[in-house]
Amino acid sequence: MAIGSSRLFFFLLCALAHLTTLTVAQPNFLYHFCSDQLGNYTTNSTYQKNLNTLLSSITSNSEINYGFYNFSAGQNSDKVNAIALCSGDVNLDACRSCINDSVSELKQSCPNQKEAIGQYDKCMLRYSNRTIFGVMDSSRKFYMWNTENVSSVDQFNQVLRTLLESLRSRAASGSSLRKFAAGNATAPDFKMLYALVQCTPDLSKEDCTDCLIRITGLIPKCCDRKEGGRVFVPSCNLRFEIYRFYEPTADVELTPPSPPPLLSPPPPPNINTAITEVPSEPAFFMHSSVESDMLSSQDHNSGATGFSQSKSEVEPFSANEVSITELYPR
Ligand SMILES: *[C@@H]1O[C@H](CO)[C@@H](O)[C@H](O)[C@H]1NC(C)=O
Ligand SMILES: *[C@@H]1O[C@H](CO)[C@@H](O)[C@H](O)[C@H]1NC(C)=O
Ligand SMILES: *[C@@H]1O[C@H](CO)[C@@H](O)[C@H](O)[C@H]1NC(C)=O
Ligand SMILES: *[C@@H]1O[C@H](CO)[C@@H](O)[C@H](O)[C@H]1NC(C)=O
Ligand SMILES: *[C@@H]1O[C@H](CO)[C@@H](O)[C@H](O)[C@H]1NC(C)=O
Ligand SMILES: *[C@@H]1O[C@H](CO)[C@@H](O)[C@H](O)[C@H]1NC(C)=O
Ligand SMILES: CC(=O)N[C@H]1CO[C@H](CO)[C@@H](O)[C@@H]1O
Repeated sequence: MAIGSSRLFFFLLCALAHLTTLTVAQPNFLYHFCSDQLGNYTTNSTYQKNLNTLLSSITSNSEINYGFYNFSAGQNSDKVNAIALCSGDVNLDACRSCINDSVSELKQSCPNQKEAIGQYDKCMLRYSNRTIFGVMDSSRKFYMWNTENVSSVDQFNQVLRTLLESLRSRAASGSSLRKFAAGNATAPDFKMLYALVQCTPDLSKEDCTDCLIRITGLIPKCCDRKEGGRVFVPSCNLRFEIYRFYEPTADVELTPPSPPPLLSPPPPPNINTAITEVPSEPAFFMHSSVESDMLSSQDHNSGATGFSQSKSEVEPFSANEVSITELYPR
């Protein structure tokens, strides 16, 4: 089993090595993808200069305080558009430093591609010569999952579904500066389930809803029966865990649109946004993959099980991550 999976993984890696850029993640830099579709720019080209100007205008910006940057630079065929988005739970300093890091990592990782995307634990950066503002993009998918299994699967899934639905409607009705929601719900076996969802806030409410529905529908592909998982596409992302992984301030600005005072206790599952506990990270790996349609059936079975869990005490979840890149929109 372990050997079969390793072989399969090796095969997947080889199959994609010539098509995509493959990443073994550095701490927190979860993955990057350099698109070949829109071609390359050359050294000292106007495009490169515009890109550099653009990226430094993002990292040097001191006005934006809501974690979302949609900037462009240049004209006509040399125009570059960029989006940077911080997870809704990080503070301003952490956001800026995450984006700063992702700019240098992504420049290094994708030295000459016109279009690229990089995902950090707490922020995302993408740029392209295409129009990307206000356009829902769920083409590139990146998954991570917790290797621990759920025992009461049906109940767990029910709680997860309900929690994600509630968060989705809250996030989607957010403003053009912030479409983010986090919360918790009581899961089976005395556990608490925590989740967050986020769209780039330039999306319309409808597109955000659509994007989150799509990625929720992808959970079975990565995270079926798992105690935690993450799905990222360029326009939205979600995460769930049975420990609190987001900052306690996450929900401060996020009271539901019209909160009627509850006279009786809310029906189960309990979806709650008052956060008091200190997060605790369990010592196991998360595995990750970016998948391709070509390989999706294999990917589903492989589940990255070729990696041993026994190394998990040492590091939380970076050494073990492998990315495979999804090339075609679904
Ligand atoms: C773009 O550059 C990469 C190397 O960075 C190369 O592998 C690829 O073939 C180039 N694509 C085109 C269309 O020139
Ligand atoms: C790019 O510009 C720099 C400074 O103007 C120059 O030193 C370098 O040789 C140029 N590189 C190419 C590939 O043209
Ligand atoms: C931004 O990144 C550069 C390296 O590219 C580093 O020298 C600088 O200290 C970083 N600044 C912040 C605020 O993280
Ligand atoms: C982006 O660049 C590619 C390759 O140079 C080009 O074919 C395409 O038309 C450009 N797109 C836009 C919107 O300029
Ligand atoms: C989870 O379940 C899968 C499939 O049933 C099994 O291969 C794997 O070892 C289990 N993982 C853990 C951490 O128990
Ligand atoms: C950038 O985002 C802000 C906030 O969502 C929005 O008001 C603005 O129209 C966007 N700009 C572009 C060029 O899309
Ligand atoms: C961190 C945490 O546990 N937050 C809340 C989750 O929901 C329960 C009730 O269901 C609250 O008591 C917690 O404060």
